[in-house]
Amino acid sequence: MAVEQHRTSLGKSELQDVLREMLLIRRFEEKVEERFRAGDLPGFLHVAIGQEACAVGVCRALEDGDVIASTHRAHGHTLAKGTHPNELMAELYGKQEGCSHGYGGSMHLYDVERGNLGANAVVGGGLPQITGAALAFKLRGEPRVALSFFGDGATNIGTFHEALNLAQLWQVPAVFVLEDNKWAESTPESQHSPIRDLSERAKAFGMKALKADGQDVEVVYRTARKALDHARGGEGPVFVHLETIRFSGHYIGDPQVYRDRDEARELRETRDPIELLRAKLEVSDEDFAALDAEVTEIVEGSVEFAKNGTDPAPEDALKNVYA
Ligand SMILES: Cc1ncc(C[n+]2csc(CCOP(=O)(O)OP(=O)(O)O)c2C)c(N)n1
Ligand SMILES: [Mg+2]
Repeated sequence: MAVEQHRTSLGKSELQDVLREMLLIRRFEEKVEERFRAGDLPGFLHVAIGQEACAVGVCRALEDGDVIASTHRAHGHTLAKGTHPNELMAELYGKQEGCSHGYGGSMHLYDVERGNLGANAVVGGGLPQITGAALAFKLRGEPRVALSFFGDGATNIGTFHEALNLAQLWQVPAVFVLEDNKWAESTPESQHSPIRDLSERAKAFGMKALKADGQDVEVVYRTARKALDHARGGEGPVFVHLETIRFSGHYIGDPQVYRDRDEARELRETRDPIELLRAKLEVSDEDFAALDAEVTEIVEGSVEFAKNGTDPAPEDALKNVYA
């Protein structure tokens, strides 16, 4: 299969755009927290504050036609894969204008037209889906890659092992992106995994594994690019291990009694992916404030859009129920 050569790094203007995208996701999720606490949003919501570089760095490395599957912590992936903030916020408000037409909510965000096969409330749910999509691409001879995001906790789930085993056996164009934030709900990794380096799990299937700092968006992009080129070139699936940090609780409202507050504060002060890129690009306070105002306006607009949306009709409640 002929593979186009892609650039492996981002230029300055692209990095400025990346900064804007990460800031938009951060402000969007802060607004989600605020609206949830105010009682506007139904359900059980998880934000990925601190993990923005994973979503943005990986999704920026994708090509048109590539597909992703996401997790219960899906807002960043969804925005980074191209869903408009209005459609995402409308979904969180349960409106017909939402990306899942109000049927899904935070843990069931779909946008198939933009290559997003969906978020998954079931931990590990996206992994076999991605192996299947990648198998279809291989059988059809299409130069597309299927990519799954999942957390460290998900590596303990049966579907993780089944999906990686078959992907490697069939040599399908799949990329498995582990967002290793070292927590599964309130359980630290040392108490849910017998091994310290989760890349070893991929190596057990004979799969190529790459490891990267998930707080450095440039490094994430480069690593994802490498993995995607490898998979697209017919050389088999790749496991990408991103070490990242969940600044927030497991869910909105989590009192985090299980976590050392000083350590969490220190991580936030020193390992914020947005601040790290901002420093690298030497963005002035004035320019950053302007960028912030621009994305905040988009987020505020999404709330207005969502509030003015259409409630689903009660008679349509069972419309998409098949079993
Ligand atoms: C099959 C299944 N088991 C358990 C749960 C409950 N649950 C929801 S999130 C979560 C932790 C997942 O941890 P991880 O995969 O590391 O993702 P993170 O929350 O850190 O992003 C668990 C156990 C679930 N939703 N699905
Ligand atoms: Mg985790």
